[in-house]
Amino acid sequence: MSSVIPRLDKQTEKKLLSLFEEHTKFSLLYKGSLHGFSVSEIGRKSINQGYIMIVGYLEDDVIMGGCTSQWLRDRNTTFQDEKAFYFSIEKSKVTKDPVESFTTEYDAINFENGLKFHRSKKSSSKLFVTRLDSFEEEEKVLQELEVYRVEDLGDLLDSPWRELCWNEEMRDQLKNSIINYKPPLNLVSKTKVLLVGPVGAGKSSFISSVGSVFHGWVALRAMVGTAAQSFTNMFRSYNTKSSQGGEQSPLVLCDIMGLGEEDLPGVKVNDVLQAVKGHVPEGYKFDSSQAISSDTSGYVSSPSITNKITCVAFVIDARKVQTYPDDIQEGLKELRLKIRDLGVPQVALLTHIDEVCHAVDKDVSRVYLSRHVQDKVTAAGNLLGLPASCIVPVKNYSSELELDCSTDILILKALELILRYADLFYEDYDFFKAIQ
Ligand SMILES: Nc1nc2c(ncn2[C@@H]2O[C@H](COP(=O)(O)OP(=O)(O)OP(=O)(O)O)[C@@H](O)[C@H]2O)c(=O)[nH]1
Ligand SMILES: [Mg+2]
Repeated sequence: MSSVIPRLDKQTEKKLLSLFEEHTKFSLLYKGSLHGFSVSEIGRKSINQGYIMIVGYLEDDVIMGGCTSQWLRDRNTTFQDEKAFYFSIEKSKVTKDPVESFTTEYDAINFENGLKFHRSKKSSSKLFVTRLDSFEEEEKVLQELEVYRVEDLGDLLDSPWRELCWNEEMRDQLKNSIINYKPPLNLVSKTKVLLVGPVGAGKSSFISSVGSVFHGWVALRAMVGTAAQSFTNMFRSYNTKSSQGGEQSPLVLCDIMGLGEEDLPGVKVNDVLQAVKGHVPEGYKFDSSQAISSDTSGYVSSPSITNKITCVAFVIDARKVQTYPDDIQEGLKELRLKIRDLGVPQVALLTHIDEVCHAVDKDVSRVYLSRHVQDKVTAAGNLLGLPASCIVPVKNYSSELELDCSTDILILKALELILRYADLFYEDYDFFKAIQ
């Protein structure tokens, strides 16, 4: 969009910037006269772009618009947005008023009780705006309509909240330390780590991303995907190898079905605990109507230390960390306590960080400068009752074709944290064995 000349002049831009408390910048996403005056096109161009500001230009230099403080995730959506507002600029008068919610539909965008941008029977090739805060509700034709991404320049802190080197040397060093990792007990040949979390959080993607880092190319595994319910439906263990057929690390990552929410089927707390204890056979297909028990075919009745899980990594979606429904929150808390009683250390991986901060989306090495990611790590700590030092942000490979050094480093740092905590399992093994 850099070659497109916005209609917004410097003077008006200054007035609009004054509507924001934070130090802000606007980036043009859509221009009606270029992209067509269509509500669905506005939606398409605005999805996952961050906070958006709609600016409608009317006759006589009148401007009306609105701004969200949440991301648009869908073309047809409604969300409560306490910080959203609508505004008008008429002559030198600037007004700003709050709206409670924001809705995009097939043919209208609605700043509730404030303004509505919409099509009209009068003309299908134009867009109109109607003020909803006056009795007249007169629709006015727009000469131009632009949508801007509102970038908070305060997104990035002056200094990082965690220090990390982002060079290839660091990546190679981390890779070597993971491949050469040895569990502290000589008898143990494998260290099994279980990934647990809500449906779609990125458990399988993390395993797939680890594979990509070690293979040296982005290899999205078949178990990654989205579906109405958990895409992963079985228990499966994945070895970590330096390359195809190469040196193998004792680290084994185990994938299971996601925790379901509300009416959606998902893995039950009991089944996760059975997996943690090492009772679940490889390839077991989860059945939400049937709990795993000693009657389950292939049930491992006397798991050895190599069957047991040595660290549970909770996988939490940064986009949803503050909005997970009650049943997910309760399920996670119950698991935390029950896994604690088994003496299994727990850490958390915060995924989808590229989707909560644009600066990070552009460059993953900014993760520890990102105020948004820092807030989400704090929120994940509150959700799980885990100290922030046990939580690491991760960007999984999802749509990329090539590896990125900073993305690799975050994935490897997550493995390093997991292995440090797995070592604690062995230290406390005799104690917990004696009390169980
Ligand atoms: N942008 C982005 N997408 C991600 C990330 N992690 C996962 N995804 C995407 O999110 C979707 C779900 O990822 P999965 O790894 O299948 O999630 P899961 O936790 O295994 O989900 P279930 O098996 O259904 O419980 C996929 O489309 C992934 O490509 C991430 O860090 N960033
Ligand atoms: Mg999965």
